[in-house]
Parts: sequence; structure tokens; C-alpha cells
Amino acid sequence: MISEKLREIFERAQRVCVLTGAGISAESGVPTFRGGGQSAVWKGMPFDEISSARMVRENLPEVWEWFDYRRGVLKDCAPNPAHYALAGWPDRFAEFTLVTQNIDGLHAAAGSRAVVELHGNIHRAYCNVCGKRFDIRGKIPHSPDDCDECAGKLRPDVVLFGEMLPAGAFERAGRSARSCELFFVVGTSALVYPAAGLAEIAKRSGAVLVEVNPEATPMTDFCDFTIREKAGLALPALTI
Ligand code: BJW
Ligand code: ZN
Repeated sequence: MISEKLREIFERAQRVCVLTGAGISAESGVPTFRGGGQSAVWKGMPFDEISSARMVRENLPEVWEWFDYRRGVLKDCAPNPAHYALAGWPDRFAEFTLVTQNIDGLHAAAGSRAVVELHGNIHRAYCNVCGKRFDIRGKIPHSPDDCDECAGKLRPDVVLFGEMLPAGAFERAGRSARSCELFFVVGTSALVYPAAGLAEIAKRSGAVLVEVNPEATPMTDFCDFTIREKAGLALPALTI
């Protein structure tokens, strides 16, 4: 249920920023990491163990197996009405920034441009030695394995626990969080930092904070509005 007050604020807003998480892709069939009191597990390993900087150092082939499996799942997933609704938002507002923690590329597939991808993109790899990037979309299992410049090993171009975010990405997101009037937190458990900190920055800078999530999160109490619905219902309903 969307309040009339929120509709009014939405209609008048000029500067809007949206942070999305795994929940926005749930209705596309992409599994979330957490939610419903459960946490993803791969071969008996909690995902935060396999998706970690330590695992890349100690067992890169296992990391690749996990990401190749995930790319296999994604192969059959398409954007849902929530991704499409957001793809139209740049036309409604003078300034609009879409920031995502997702690595699935579904915002771009729905037509969103200039998406700030805080945690990288599962369809790319980079060389552990020289940093050269490779497009691995459609190559399952991934290939090549080694860099064609320096023969270094490739790794997924995603940000794992204990790793830094891509240069400039958080800064760009932070600028938008600081300057927007309306900030949406969509489909994220708001547990992972520094991404979750963007909502706090926006709130402290005076933005109206809106959460779209069927479940409560640690961010809920800071929010001015909560839409306790699936993103695929809530975002198109707000856009109408
Ligand atoms: C729906 C729905 C529907 C369902 N509609 N909603 C400050 C405090 C404490 C710790 C830290 C801190 N700062 C940094 C840290 C450490 C760490 C961290 O945050 N740890 C906490 C978990 C404790 N952060 C990092 O390590 C980050 N790096 C960093 O800080 O660098 C500096 C540094 C470097 C070296 C040393 C020290 C510092 C990097 C974080 C990278 C996170 N990467 C992952 C994995 C990516 C690769 C992969 O895919 O495997 O990114 S973790 C995973 O969580 C993934 C996600 O992007 C991220 C967030 O998850 P998200 O999107 O919120 O999904 P879920 O599943 O948690 O939630 C889904 C939600 O959707 C639920 O709420 C549902 O209810 C909802 N939902 N259906 C709407 N239809
Ligand atoms: Zn290389």
C-alpha cells in the first residue's frame, strides 16, 4: 500500500537516488543471499566464506565453480517489472542515480544506463596480476582461464568480503546520496557495508528515506516510509 503523502513527494521530487539489492531480482528467479531467516550455502559452505577475498587466495578454482554455477542460474533469468519501472525513472526526475549491489546485470538488461555497480558484474572477469578485464558472458564454464597479456589467472569481477569496492563507485553513489531529496532502499537486507551506509548518508543529508521490502531490516526504523511489498508490485504501482 503506497500512502498518498509518498505519492505527492514522489511526484514533486527532482533529485532521486535508488539503492537496490538482491531482493529486486528475486522475482526474476535469482536467489537472494539472506532473507526469510536463511542464508545461502554452497556445498555446505556459508556464502560469505566462498565469496571472500581469502577464498580467492586459497582456492580460486572453487570460487570459479561457485560463480559458474551462479552464471548458469542467471542464464534463464530476465528483468522483472521492478527493473523495468526503474529504467523509466531517469525520464521523470532532473537528477536520477541508480546504485546496485547486484552483480546480475539485470538493470542494464531492462534498459537502465549508467548504473553504479558497487559489487561488480558476474559477466566479467579480470586478471589477478595485470588487471585486464574480460567479457565472459555466455561462456559457461568461464573461459579463458589465463590472461592473454601476462598469463596471470583470471578471477570473477565481483567484490567479495574483505575487498575494496571499484574505484570511484562508492564516491559517485555517496555524492548522489548526499544531494538527493528522495532515497529508495529496495530489496536489500541492509547488512553489508559500505553499501548500507548510503541510506544513512542520505538520511543525515535530509533526504526522505523509503524502504521497499516485504521484510523489516535494520534500516526500517530510519525510514520515513516503508512499502512492505515485493518490488515487482510496489515500483510499477508507484510509477503509475
Ligand atoms: C525482496 C523481495 C522482493 C526478497 N522485493 N525485496 C562496517 C560494519 C561491519 C562490517 C563492515 C563494515 N564495513 C565493511 C565491513 C565488512 C564487510 C561487511 O559489510 N560485513 C557485514 C556483512 C558484517 N564489507 C566488505 O567486506 C566490503 N568491503 C569493504 O568494506 O572494503 C573495505 C575493506 C577492505 C579490506 C578490509 C576491510 C575493509 C565488501 C562487501 C562485498 C559484498 N559482496 C557480496 C558478494 C558479491 C559476490 C557474490 O555475489 O557472491 O555482495 S555479499 C552479498 O551481500 C552480495 C550482495 O550484494 C550483498 C548485499 O546483499 P543484499 O543485496 O542486501 O541481499 P540479501 O539477500 O541480504 O537481502 C535480500 C533482501 O531482499 C531481503 O531483505 C529480503 O526480504 C528482500 N526481498 N524478495 C523486494 N520480491
Ligand atoms: Zn594479465
